[in-house]
Amino acid sequence: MSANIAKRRLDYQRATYQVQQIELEFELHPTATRVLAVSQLQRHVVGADTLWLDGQQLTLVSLQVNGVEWSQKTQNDDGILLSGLPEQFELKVRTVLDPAANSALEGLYLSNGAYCTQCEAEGFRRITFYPDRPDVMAVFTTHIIANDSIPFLLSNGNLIAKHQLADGRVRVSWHDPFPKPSYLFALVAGDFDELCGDFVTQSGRQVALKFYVDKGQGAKATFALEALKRAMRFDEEVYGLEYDLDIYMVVAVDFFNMGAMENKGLNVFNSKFVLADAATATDTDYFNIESIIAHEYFHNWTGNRVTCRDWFQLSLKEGLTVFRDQQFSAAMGSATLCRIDAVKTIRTAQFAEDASPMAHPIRPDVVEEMNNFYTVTVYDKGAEVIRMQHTLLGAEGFRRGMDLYFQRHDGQAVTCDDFLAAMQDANQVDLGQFSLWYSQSGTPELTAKLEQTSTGVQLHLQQQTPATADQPNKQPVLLPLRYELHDANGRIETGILQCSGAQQVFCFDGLKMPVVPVLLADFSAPVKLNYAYQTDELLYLCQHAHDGVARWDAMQQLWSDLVRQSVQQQQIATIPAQMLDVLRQFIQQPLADLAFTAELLTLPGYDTLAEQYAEIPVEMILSALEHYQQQLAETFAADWLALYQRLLPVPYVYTEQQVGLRALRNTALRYLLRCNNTPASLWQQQYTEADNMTDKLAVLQGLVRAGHAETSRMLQQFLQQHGDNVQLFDKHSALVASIGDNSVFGLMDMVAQTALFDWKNPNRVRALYAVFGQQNPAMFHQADGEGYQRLTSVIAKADSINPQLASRLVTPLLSFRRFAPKRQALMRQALEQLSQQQLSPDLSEKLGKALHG
Ligand code: B3K
Ligand code: ZN
Repeated sequence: MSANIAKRRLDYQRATYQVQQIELEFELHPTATRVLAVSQLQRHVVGADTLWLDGQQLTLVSLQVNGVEWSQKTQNDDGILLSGLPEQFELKVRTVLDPAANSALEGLYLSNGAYCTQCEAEGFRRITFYPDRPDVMAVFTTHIIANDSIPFLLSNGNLIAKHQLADGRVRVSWHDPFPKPSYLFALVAGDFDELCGDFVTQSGRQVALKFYVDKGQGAKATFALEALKRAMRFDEEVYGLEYDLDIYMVVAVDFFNMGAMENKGLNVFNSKFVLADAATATDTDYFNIESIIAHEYFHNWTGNRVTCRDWFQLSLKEGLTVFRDQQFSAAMGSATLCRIDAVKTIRTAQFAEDASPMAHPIRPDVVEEMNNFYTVTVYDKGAEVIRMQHTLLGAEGFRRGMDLYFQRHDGQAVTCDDFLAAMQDANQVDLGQFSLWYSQSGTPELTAKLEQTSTGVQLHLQQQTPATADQPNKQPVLLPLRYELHDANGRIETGILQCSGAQQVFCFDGLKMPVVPVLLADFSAPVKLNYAYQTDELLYLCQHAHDGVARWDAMQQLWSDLVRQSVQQQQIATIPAQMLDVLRQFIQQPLADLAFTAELLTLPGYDTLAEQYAEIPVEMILSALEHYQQQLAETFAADWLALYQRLLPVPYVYTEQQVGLRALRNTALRYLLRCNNTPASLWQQQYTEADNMTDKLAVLQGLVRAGHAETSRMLQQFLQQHGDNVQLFDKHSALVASIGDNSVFGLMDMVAQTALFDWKNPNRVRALYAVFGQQNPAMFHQADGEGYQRLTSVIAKADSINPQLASRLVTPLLSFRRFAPKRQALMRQALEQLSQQQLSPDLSEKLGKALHG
């Protein structure tokens, strides 16, 4: 393994020089693009005369300071150190790049023949030698020279010039007036369909909106365009934030490492988060598109106008922007459903990360490869930390803090502490203890007890955070506990407590035991809660709690308790009769929110349950889940059928009401597919008559999950009908990767051999292998270790092509210490084999921590 260099948050030093302006000129060529970068620099640290320029995998042609080829320099694989520099100077660097050979998809690369860039976090150093760090903010002007066969030549900011050159090529120029770090630079050049719209800001400024997608797909960007307008309006209404350039462009490309990228004025998106129509996208796809479009748009203020001082501060922009996109999604649809989704993410992936060798605070202290820290902790736990501030300060207090944050820091690169200081100063509160959420990793555990006293009821709380791989000692954090207390006299008291001590007691006068408590209403803090609920208390809460999340949570808890009993007794525990009664009632009389009812009728997933055990009892969780789903299917067969037949399909439109209808109807279908006497005509009819992908896919998913005999025939038919569309090809791959029996290995091999599969395209690889590793626990954890071997050989192959992709695929293997000895040994062995190869810094960091940390 190569030795990575760990960087530490506390070692931050100011840049010795600031770049005022940079003028870039690209002469595009697939294998030899020439880049000229001319920057104006100004000394920033008194007495300094050296400057570090980051640069990787570049061919340097020349480097001049004030017009003179600079000899006072030392170069290594990561960049160049210049010395003997004057106070002010012009730096002129010429480099040559090979976009066609760039399969890492960082820097300038080709996606289906179109040039595009990805510079966050550290990709700009693959374009030119530059101080590639977010606290160096410059005004960018970009010139792009290309053959006139490429109709769209795009970069950040406003188009300022377009010339025909004597040699027949075209030269276009873009200027972005807002100083920005290099990670927000973008260039796109290609032939696309262009979809145009416009938006008038609240102060009356006209903004041109433009979407660029693969030829022939223009109509499929309509939903994303409308979503963008809704997001723009939302940010004005809720935060008073307006868009600031004359043009906002979104480009969709199929080769992309993540969801999307918020480059100033020129977002680049993974095409699966832009393109949608009823025939190819599901309700979930529509939801994700709206949320990611909003996320990238919201970054224009939280990320671009105010950016991060260094990458340790990533959650400054990501946690905040995820919180903002969650607020937006909640306002566009069912707030409870959005919250349930977010809670699932925390309880599965985030709790797992905190319990893994990769545990880190939302503001990490030590980083080897920055790309490894775009994590569910930085993003989603980061959003929870912002949400807690919103809860503690109230909506108005939070807005005051945001206003002060922009007033103080617009145009700056700042830290998480600056954000907290704005919240604190605007509200005259002390967030000192709260700030531990930024520095401490791990999942706090709250234990609660209620006691009757002479005057009322006491709530005893204990808080404790177990040690994590990165930090042995933990302190109590401040958290808001939103509660509902339902007492013996029918009195209901609600409020928010501030928990801050290792042990605390709160008194509620006038209440009478027995009291049924809701203790984390709306999941008011990202913690684990222990309270010794009785079954009848949980059954009461899932019907009567005021908070929707608490009702869902109570039902989840009932299932978790049953699985836990099964694990303890080593045999499947019986579902209590009253619980079946309550479930029957939800099926027979669905609540007005149909999607919510669907959630109440769905068991917790394997991942949620697994996180509740120190040593994960894989087989028992899986067989309990299987058993209970089968039992619900059979016990309520007639009720499922009646429900299914009552919820008649309607012509497809993506609305909250329709999404709910489809969700509940397809929940019923899922159970029906497990019943022997369900006629094949029922699901066949849905499959052939559905006018939308949500309902078609629901049939296939239901068949896969039920292990139905018709599964493979139907998957083949789907591939034949739709396999020429990449979005649908990926859906097929994901279905194949979820097959719960041994045939999955051969079938995955077949998918990998089809013409459309491409090892260089992360969407293709993830749809097959990330789904296998992360959503098929039965086969991934197959006792003989076949699943581990398969995944590691895929990772080895992917790593030589695209390190970021490989590094994400390895996640499920890192937690090998959580499994019983035999399985643990097989997982470790797979990782050790992998670590014997030449690995990227990305994988080395993770394997190093997992194996030797
Ligand atoms: N900021 C980008 C993520 C970049 C990841 C680099 N490895 C997308 C987002 O969070 O909006
Ligand atoms: Zn983001």
